[in-house]
Parts: sequence; structure tokens; C-alpha cells
Amino acid sequence: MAGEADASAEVRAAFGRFDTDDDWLLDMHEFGRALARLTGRDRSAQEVERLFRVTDVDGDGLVSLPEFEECVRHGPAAPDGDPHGPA
Ligand SMILES: [Ca+2]
Repeated sequence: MAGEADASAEVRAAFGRFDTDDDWLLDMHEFGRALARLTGRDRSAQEVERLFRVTDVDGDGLVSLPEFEECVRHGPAAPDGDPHGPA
């Protein structure tokens, strides 16, 4: 449980760092950079776009902190397909 809290704090910190306009929402560009920072891995624009679509569960074109946490928790390296299942 403690480990999960730590991870959550780290995710939050990364999210906040890349949330440039401070609205607690990341656009695709911010999302890509936050993800690269958290995972230490650069991804192609296509891969970022795919992950973004999967992560943006409500489809409003922005990733909120809960959406981002969910993505990181379940692993952004998820293969093609929606890990959250059909909407
Ligand atoms: Ca969203």
C-alpha cells in the first residue's frame, strides 16, 4: 500500500510538472513528455497518440490526473487494444 502511495505521488509530481497551464489536464503533447519522464523512454509521435487515445477514457481530448494515474498503473506499454474495455 505504501509503495502504491509513493508511486502515486511520483505520478502526481510528473503530471504537475508537465501540466504547463496548471489546469490539471494534459494535452497530447504534455502527456507525451510526462510519459517519457516517468518511464524514461521516448516514444514516437504515433505511439504517444495511440496511448493518449487509450488513456483519454472520456474522450475529451485531455488527460486528467485520474486518467493519467490509471494509464501509469496499468502500464503504458499495454499492447494495442483498450485495456479499459469497451466504453
Ligand atoms: Ca479526458
